[in-house]
Amino acid sequence: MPTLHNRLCSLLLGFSASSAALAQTAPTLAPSGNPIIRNKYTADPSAMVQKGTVYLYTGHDEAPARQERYVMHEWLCFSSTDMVNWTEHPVPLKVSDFAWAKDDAWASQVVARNGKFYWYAAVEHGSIHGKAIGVAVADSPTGPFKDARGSALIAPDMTTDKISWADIDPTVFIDSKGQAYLFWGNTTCYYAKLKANMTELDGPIQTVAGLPRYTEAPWVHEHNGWYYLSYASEFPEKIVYAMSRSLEGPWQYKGILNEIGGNSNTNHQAIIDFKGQSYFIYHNGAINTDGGSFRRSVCIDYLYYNKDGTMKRVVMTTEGVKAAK
Ligand code: FUB
Repeated sequence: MPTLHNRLCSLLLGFSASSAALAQTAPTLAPSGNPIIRNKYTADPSAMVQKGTVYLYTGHDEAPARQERYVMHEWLCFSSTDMVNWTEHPVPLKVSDFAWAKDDAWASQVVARNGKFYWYAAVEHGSIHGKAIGVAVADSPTGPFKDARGSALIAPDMTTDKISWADIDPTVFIDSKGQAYLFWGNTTCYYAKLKANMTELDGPIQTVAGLPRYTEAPWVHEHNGWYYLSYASEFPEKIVYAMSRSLEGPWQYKGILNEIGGNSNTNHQAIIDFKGQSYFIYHNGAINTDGGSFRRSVCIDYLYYNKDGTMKRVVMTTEGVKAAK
């Protein structure tokens, strides 16, 4: 077991909530470092800034203690104006909102366009074997969200991978000309352009080259004229990244951004800027005695850039970040 895990566990056990407290929902969550949410298990964060507020979207790990498999039926939404005090909103999207899907509310991301909010989410397809990507739409960042198509945007038979969980972990980036790109995939990283309506592909599915030891969890962001494609690498996963001047590549691999998350064999990141500071949002399995790969918790730490545009390795802390002013 990694030293980092031992350290995180022993630090967190000191102030973690009881199992009973974890089961309750709290509309406003007390600020107290990492993990930032302690009333339920949260995973696969994505985040979006809208009008001075950060909206954090997560998966919900619902596996009971000692059940070592993903039990995930819904996604969650939290908001904050300072990155420390988080308010939980009513569940805005469930797998059952996609009539064509069966289960598995896996990783997702919400993006804004023209006053609407589009939620791209990985689920198990109901009639074609394998994972798929759906898109839901809402007029508000907190929902309610409705299936925008009535069918999968990416169905399992649209890619050629042999594994059934190839089509997961969507991330969407809209460039300065208004062209939206969808990236996704396990083992192979795919991308495709989206039409302006955000609910249809606009061209062929392509493969991203230049991402060594790619596992899953792509996240695309931009900073000072560089595009960054961070992703989970190997297994257990660490987060690594590549840079490019173009969203269509070529991508240049730059190395490790964040190490293996304590007590979780997955790590999954979102990167945002807010009030003049860059943040790295991820998950680990370090909360409480029951935490682990299937009961994960979202954490936030600072992200810093070097002068040449490369990113410094993110230091995982239990203190987390200070309130943004
Ligand atoms: O939460 C289920 C899966 O685990 C996600 O889709 C992956 O990114 C990994 O975190």
